[in-house]
Formats: sequence, C-alpha cells, structure tokens
Amino acid sequence: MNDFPPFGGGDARKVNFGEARAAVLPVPYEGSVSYGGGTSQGPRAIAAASGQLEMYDEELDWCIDEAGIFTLPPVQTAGLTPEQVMAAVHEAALAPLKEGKLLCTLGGEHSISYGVFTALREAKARPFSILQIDAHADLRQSYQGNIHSHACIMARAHELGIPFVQVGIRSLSATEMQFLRGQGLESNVFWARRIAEAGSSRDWMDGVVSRLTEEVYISVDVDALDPGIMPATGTPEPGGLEWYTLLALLRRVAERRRVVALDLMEFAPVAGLHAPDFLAARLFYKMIGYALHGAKELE
Ligand SMILES: [Mn+2]
Repeated sequence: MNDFPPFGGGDARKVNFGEARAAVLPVPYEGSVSYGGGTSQGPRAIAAASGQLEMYDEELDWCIDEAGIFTLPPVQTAGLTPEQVMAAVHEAALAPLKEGKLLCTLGGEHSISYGVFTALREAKARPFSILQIDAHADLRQSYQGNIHSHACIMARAHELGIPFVQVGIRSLSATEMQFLRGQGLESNVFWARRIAEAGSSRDWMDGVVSRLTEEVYISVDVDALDPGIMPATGTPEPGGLEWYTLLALLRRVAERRRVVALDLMEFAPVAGLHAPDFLAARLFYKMIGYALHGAKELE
C-alpha cells in the first residue's frame, strides 16, 4: 500500500498524472551513508512538512499548486544492490520525463541522482548540464568500494559526459582537487568561501548561468546550506550558503535557462527539530515554483 503523503498535503489542488506539470519522485534510499544516517526518512519528512506550508508564494505572487504537483509512488529499494537501485530510479524517472513533466526527485542519498541523469539522457534528445549545489565536490571515483556512493555522484556524471557547474563547495580531497585541475574544471567551481566574500554582490551568479547549457538539471544537496539553518544532514560543513543567496541563484538560473529536472538530496530529519523539515519543504516548493512559473512572467 502506498501511504506516502502527497507533496503539498491535503489542501493542494488535486491533479491526476496527466495534467500535472511537476512529478515528485520520492526515493527513500540510504545505502552508502558515511557518517550520520537518516536520509531514507528524508522524503517522508519533507512531504509531511509540505502540507503545513502555504502554497501561495509571495515572491512569485502565485499559488505553486496551480502548476499541478503529482506525487509518484516512492521507489522501493529494500534489498537491492546499488546498481539495482540506480536501475529502479531510472525506470521510475523515465515515463514522467518522456511526458515532459518537471521531474522533482526527493532523496534519499545523493547517489540516486545517477538514475535520473541516465533517464534524462534517454528521454531527451537535447543535451543538458547539471548545476550541483553542495558542500562537497562528490568527485571520488569510488568510495568505500562503491562507485554508487553519495561521494561519487559527480564523478559518475562526468563519466556520462554531462557538463556540470558546482556551487557552495567547501570540502573535497586532494585527489578531487587534482581531478578538477587535470580536467580543466576548476573554473566551473563556485567556492562557498568566495560566495561569502562576495557579500551582497550577486555578480558571480551570472558566471554560474553562463557556464550552463540551455537545458539544466538542478541537483541540490541540503548540506550546501549553512548548518546553522540546515543541521539535518549526514555530513554538515560550516560556512554554507545563506537562504536568500540560494534562492536568488535558483531564481536567476530558472529565468535564464530551462530547468528540465531537479532534485533535493541528503536531508536526514532530526527527531524533535522540525525547522529543517520546513526549510527543505519550502526549498522544494521554491525550486518547483521558479522552474515552472516562467521567466517571462517574473519581474
Ligand atoms: Mn554534500
């Protein structure tokens, strides 16, 4: 039985799959967590919190559920190998992508983005690039013997030949740094430290946009945010992005590029602490809202 709470809760406009513009795909999977666990509880906690939030977005002056948000059944991952999990995510992602839905994947650990990347390649004739917003570079070739570890997702994207831009990075190994330099990818990294130094100047965001192709997949690891506002994640790092900085970036990208799919990963709810659940749910609303409201209608 699927008792997963629909994203948006009971008050959201009821839509069937056909009329929905956004399809939410919950993937409650954690198979390669390195430190704090709990990401398998992330999708349910975010979906439950989403029902407590206003649908009306004052920034966009728009009710986000007007787009029609349909929640797909969660991907079942119990007993599967990492390769089988990727195949299951691929399978679940393919139909909504082929039908032109904005696929919005709710993790779960970051490794599962791989299944969506491969599905997106199969579903779309046009190339796309990835905007990864994360504290970590995730460029290890493998981690703890697993190529489908959360620490390797961007190495897998690179193998697939998908160009990417990284924002909010502040933790990586010397080997990952060598990889970035060796591949000439360093200029595609927007370090959290530099973003902090830029203060209220948002000129750097134009550099992010200019490095993205016309069609963009946005992958957000919640640990990109500062742990002061987002402590509910397995591997927090100090010095993260601020709320309005992240929103401004997401909005600018959505205004100037076409967002074809997005995900929100690595949320691990903390019992008794519900502010991060609400933050994650609001962030997911904002990502969907920016992507679907349309650049032309924005100021
Ligand atoms: Mn991360």
